Amino acid sequence: MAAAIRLARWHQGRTGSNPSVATLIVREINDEPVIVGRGVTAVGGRPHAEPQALAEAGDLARGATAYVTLEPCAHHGRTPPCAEALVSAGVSRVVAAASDPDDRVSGRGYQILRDARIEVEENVLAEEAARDLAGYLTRRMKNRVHVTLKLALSRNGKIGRRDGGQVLITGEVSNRQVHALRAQADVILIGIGTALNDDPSLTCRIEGLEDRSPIRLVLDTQLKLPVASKLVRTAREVPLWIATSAAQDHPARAGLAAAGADFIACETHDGQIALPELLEDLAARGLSSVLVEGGEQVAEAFLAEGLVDRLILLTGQIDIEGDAVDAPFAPGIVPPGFRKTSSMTFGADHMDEFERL
Ligand code: AOF
Ligand code: ZN
Repeated sequence: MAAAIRLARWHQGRTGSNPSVATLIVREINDEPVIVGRGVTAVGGRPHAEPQALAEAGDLARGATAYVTLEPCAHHGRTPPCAEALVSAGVSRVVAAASDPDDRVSGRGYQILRDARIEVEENVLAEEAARDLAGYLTRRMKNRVHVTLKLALSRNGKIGRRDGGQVLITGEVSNRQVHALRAQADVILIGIGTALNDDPSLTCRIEGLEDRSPIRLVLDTQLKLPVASKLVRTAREVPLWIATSAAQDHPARAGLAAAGADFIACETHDGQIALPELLEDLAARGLSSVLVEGGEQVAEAFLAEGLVDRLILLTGQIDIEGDAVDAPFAPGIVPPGFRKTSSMTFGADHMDEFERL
């Protein structure tokens, strides 16, 4: 199952509204377990993992064990049900990690298998699989997108300087890691403050992953984003969405639209974009995961509303002196309400990952 979970990661972020899941078909050959078929949900979301793995296994699937990272589907969607494909191929045992909350599946996949006298073992490495499927599972169960908040902290616990301009807190290796995180998200979100301060482009610039730049979303109630900003200037290459409460006839709209930006009409609470409603709106558009990259006010708003599902703290080796912005947490502590799930070192920087309790 661990190998199946790793295989599923190949297409994470590239399967549209479908989750990326994997299937391994394993059988004993000369008393050794051998993988005779492998499948991962195709880029775009179809075909599903199971038929691909079964096709590779051919006749060897008869009597074999199938390892699936998600309960096989039971519905006639754009492809026939995977549970039926496993039955027809004659597998004798199915080992599954996560169950599928999709109304059309939700237990029915397992039932089809058991009705055909296939032995089914559920919840194997379920927590690990669910971590990778977090975007999909959150959208299905909470009707909103999954939120990862990324913050870079200086050694003395600051996240930036008040007098403006971007401060490089972490080194080259961590920065590449951030680009890899971007490649797995459907949306990168920042506030207008960061957009004006840093003028970021928020694209994914890892060689080979350039086409994996997610939608860039700016929270901008008043449409202050300049047409000359890097975000707007690249809006024709990588989608740029502006979440705003500005009126339809706001004078800045035409210029931004002409440059290729799209708008999401938002409600406001106390003058700020209403975040829960925005996250629901994004899920309704088939998106599953958002990476929040700043700044201070946006990070605090997401944390205060309990909307951060995963927290990534990168801690660098520099100190930010002068008029600096305090991080919401001191470096080195587990933030309240979270538990640590991993810790890595990139050169001189540390990356700690937490999930909500
Ligand atoms: C599987 N194997 O590889 C994946 C599954 O629109 P459709 O017909 O492609 O169905 C989408 C649903 O299929 C999705 O909501 C989820 O329940 C399931 N995904 N199922 O058996 C797969 N990716
Ligand atoms: Zn399926």
